[in-house]
This record gives sequence, C-alpha cells and structure tokens, in this order.
Amino acid sequence: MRLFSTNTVIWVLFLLVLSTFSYQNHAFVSSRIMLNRLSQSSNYLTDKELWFSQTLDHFSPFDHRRFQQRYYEFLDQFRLPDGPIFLKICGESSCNGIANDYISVLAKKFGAAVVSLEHRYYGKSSPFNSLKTENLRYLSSKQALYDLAVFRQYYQESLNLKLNRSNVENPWFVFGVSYSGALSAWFRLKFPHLTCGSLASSAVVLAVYNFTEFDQQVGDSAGAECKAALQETNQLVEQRLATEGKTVKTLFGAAELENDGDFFYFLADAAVMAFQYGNPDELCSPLVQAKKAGDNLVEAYAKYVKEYFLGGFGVGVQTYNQKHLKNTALTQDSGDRLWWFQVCTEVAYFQVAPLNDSVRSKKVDTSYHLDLCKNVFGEGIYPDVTATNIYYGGTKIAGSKIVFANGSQDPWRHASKQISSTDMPSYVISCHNCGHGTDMRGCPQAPLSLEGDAQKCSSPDAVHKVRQQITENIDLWLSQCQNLARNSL
Ligand SMILES: *[C@@H]1O[C@H](CO)[C@@H](O)[C@H](O)[C@H]1NC(C)=O
Ligand SMILES: *[C@@H]1O[C@H](CO)[C@@H](O)[C@H](O)[C@H]1NC(C)=O
Ligand SMILES: *[C@@H]1O[C@H](CO)[C@@H](O)[C@H](O)[C@H]1NC(C)=O
Ligand SMILES: CC(=O)N[C@H]1CO[C@H](CO)[C@@H](O)[C@@H]1O
Repeated sequence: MRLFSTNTVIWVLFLLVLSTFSYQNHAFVSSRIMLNRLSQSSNYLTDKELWFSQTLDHFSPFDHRRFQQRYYEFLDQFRLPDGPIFLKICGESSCNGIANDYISVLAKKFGAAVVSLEHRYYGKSSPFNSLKTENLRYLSSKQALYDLAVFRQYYQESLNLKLNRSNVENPWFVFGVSYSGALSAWFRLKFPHLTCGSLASSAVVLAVYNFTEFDQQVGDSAGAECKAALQETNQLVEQRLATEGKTVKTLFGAAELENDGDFFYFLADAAVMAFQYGNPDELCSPLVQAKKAGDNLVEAYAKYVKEYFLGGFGVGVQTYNQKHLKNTALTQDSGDRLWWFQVCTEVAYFQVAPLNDSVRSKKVDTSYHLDLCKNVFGEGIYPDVTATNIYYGGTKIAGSKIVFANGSQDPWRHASKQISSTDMPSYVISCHNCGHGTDMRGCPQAPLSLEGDAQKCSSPDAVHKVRQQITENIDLWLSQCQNLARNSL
C-alpha cells in the first residue's frame, strides 16, 4: 500500500468536483494538440484510473513537492510473470484511458502488459489549480521524461512486490504517437537502461522555428487541383474580410475569433486536419467540385468547416481564440493552453506560410505566433528551439533501437526522422489517406478506428508491410533484452 499525504484528501475532493463537469464529446482535437480525445469507454482497453505520487521538480535538490499523476494498466494479455511491459506514453491532452488501437494487437502478439501514464499538467494530472504562467514552469518534455522514468521504476517494483520477488526486470518497450512519439524516442535516448526499444510513430523529434515545410506538405498532399482551389478560397476570404469581417467569420461559425490572425490560423488548420488525419476527400472533393461548377468557393469551404471540422470532428472554435488560451482556470479544455505553452517555450513548430506558393494566408506568419506567445503567457516567453535540438539532437538523435514511422500525407513528418540509420530504422507508409500515426491508428487516423483498422487505408498492404517491420524490430530488441537479463544472472 502507498501512503498518501494529507494533500491527497484535498486532491480527491478536487477531482470529485472536476469529474462532475460534463465532458464534451470531442472525438478529436486540432493539429496544435494533435491527439485524439476519445469519448466512449468502449474505445479503450481500460479507463480505470490509478494514481501515482510524482515528484514536481526532478531537477531541484531543494524542492520536494509532489503531485498526483494518473495512469492506467491493462493486464488481460500479460504473460505472467516475465512478459514484456509496453509503456504507452500519453501526450498533450487529457489521457482518459488506454486507447484500443494497434497496441492491443501487439500486446496480444507479445503477451505484454500495457501501462500508460498521463502527461504532467494535462487532464487530471495537473499539479496546480491555477495555470498561470508562473505555475507552468514545471511543464516541459524534460520533466515529463523524468516522470516516465520514475513511474517505470515504481511500476516494476510494485509488480515485483505483487509477484513476491525482487530485483527482477521485465523487458520494457515504449510507444508514442506525435509529441508522445517524440517522448518515446527521447525516453530511449535519455534512459536507455530502462527500456529495450521504442516505437516513435509520427514522432516530432525536431523542434522547428519557422515550420514552412508543414504548409508545403499540405499543398503536396492536396494535389494540384485542390491546392489551387484552397489558395483561391483563402484569397477570397482575405478580400472579403477587409470589408465584411464579421459576416465572413459568422459564415464559418467563428464569429468569436476577433483577432484576424486567430481566424486565419483556424481556417488553415481546418484544411490541415483533412490531410493529417486521413480524410482528404472530405475536403478536396467538394472544393474541386465547386471550382469546376463555378460555385462560390468560400461557401463550399465554409460548409466543410462547419459540417465536417466543427461538426463531425467536434473541434471547438475557442481552441483558436487567444482569449480562451489566456484562461488560467483548470478545465477540461486546458490542454489548448498547456500545449501552446510547450510550443512557446520548447518546440515552436510555428506553422507559418512559406514565402512562395503558400496554401494558408500569409497573415499566419512568425509575428503572429510570437505575438500569441507574448499575449497568452507574457513578456519573455519564446521558444528556444536551438536549446531543445541541442538537448535531444533533433533528426541527428544519437539513440538506438528506435523505430520511426511516418505517414506520407502527414505535414508533421518533416519534423520527424525520415532517414534510416544504424539501429534506428525509419519507415514511410505511403497511401492516399496515410497520415499522422497510421501505423498505430490505421485509416482514417481520426476519428479513431478500433485496433487501428488498416482496411480503410487506400493501400492496406503499405500499412501491413510497415507493421510487419515494426513487429520484427520489437521482437528482436525484446529478445536481445531478455538475453542480456539472462546473462547477467
Ligand atoms: C513469498 O516468498 C517467500 C520466500 O520465498 C515465502 O516465504 C512467502 O511465503 C511468499 N509469500 C507469498 C505471499 O507467496
Ligand atoms: C523566421 O521567419 C522570419 C520571418 O520570415 C524571419 O525574420 C526569421 O529570421 C526566421 N527565423 C529563423 C530562425 O529562421
Ligand atoms: C514559387 O512557386 C512556384 C510553384 O511552385 C515555382 O514555379 C516558382 O519557381 C517559385 N518561385 C520561387 C521564387 O521560389
Ligand atoms: C525512409 C524513407 O523513405 N524516407 C524518405 C522520407 O521522405 C523524404 C522526403 O521527404 C525522403 O528524403 C526520405 O528518404
């Protein structure tokens, strides 16, 4: 049994209050947030919450404060007592359970336990009730990696206790998609003795300041016709905004976005979503159709945005509203503010319009992002991308036993490691609707298909092939780990 501090009582009360809020049925969050929020418990292998007492500041010798961090365990497939343990890293959103994606297939194949730790600050793992900038000082990927290391030790020890044994190590393997994919690679890099290998799916390991390749990939993924239609649409919106701003914003269901920059970012992200998450035709078919028929492009795009982006995906317009991002109260939508803090301090990925031939409005530029960081978090907050890449290595990451996998249509892949190197294979899954995290999530990537159904990918074979390669890597590295353990006995 763990002993709880008196703070825990306060925490439990707070969580009770929190859990009485009705959770929105968001199936999905914006590309800034990048991860799925799942609403139905049937989408999870488990959503039974467990708690762990975590150190607030791993880098201070004086500060011994702790906070409660949420985690999950799924043991149905676990081959007792020495099967592998899959650590599925949760990223920049509330972690409401272990999602039933391709990990369930892998767990079955390897007889693995699956455990998942919520990222500090997100969901119910916030150390503070107020998310004012000063309180966000312990929100970083570095602290998060240390959380994972400490949790991994704690979980192994409690498993040993349960099994009445000591000094036994199960072979661990880490998994993550997107930002948590980067954490997966970085965990293997910084704590190689704690894991046998890593799957870094659509892992954004390179911090990028002016991320122009992002918009270029959107154009490439759209194809010539759809790209031209998107560009024309954006120009038309820009023109109309000058004279009838409120009317145009209302047409897109986004009247609340008073800042024009926020509105243009919102418009750009609505298109991104189609390619990033494997639903390109939902956007391109109606737009190209409208162009051919000489119909109003702005109205066609507005229909897509309202019915599909806001309606089907359930993205909230407020996600793009700096007024909302400034809100320091802890709510179920705090993830937006928290992720922007990580963007504005560590990784940037500023999705600016390229100088030439951009799809998005030129108004989404570097100044827009820097102004946002300043407006939302205050003076002096800006991303030190160079420091981040020095710390982790960017695409020159000097790790080992890390598999990278990217989707051909995913704009994020340009912040990932796309070239294979010794001990770090990199695979690209190429198909018409292969986007962010296709290896784990199949197609489309959102809304999530259970068990990462690959049949709806335009080339299921491309997915199967990469999954086969991933499985071979996991198998090899787990067995090397087990041999090592055996030899050291
Ligand atoms: C645990 O192991 C010890 C030593 O092998 C043994 O004496 C004890 O009975 C075991 N306890 C349980 C609960 O299995
Ligand atoms: C980013 O783009 C802005 C505007 O084009 C430019 O002033 C700045 O030097 C660029 N910064 C980097 C690091 O590339
Ligand atoms: C701008 O983009 C177009 C179309 O991709 C290309 O043909 C042209 O060479 C580019 N111009 C510059 C200055 O890069
Ligand atoms: C492994 C692989 O196919 N990598 C390719 C990914 O895409 C880039 C271009 O964006 C190529 O340069 C890599 O070779």
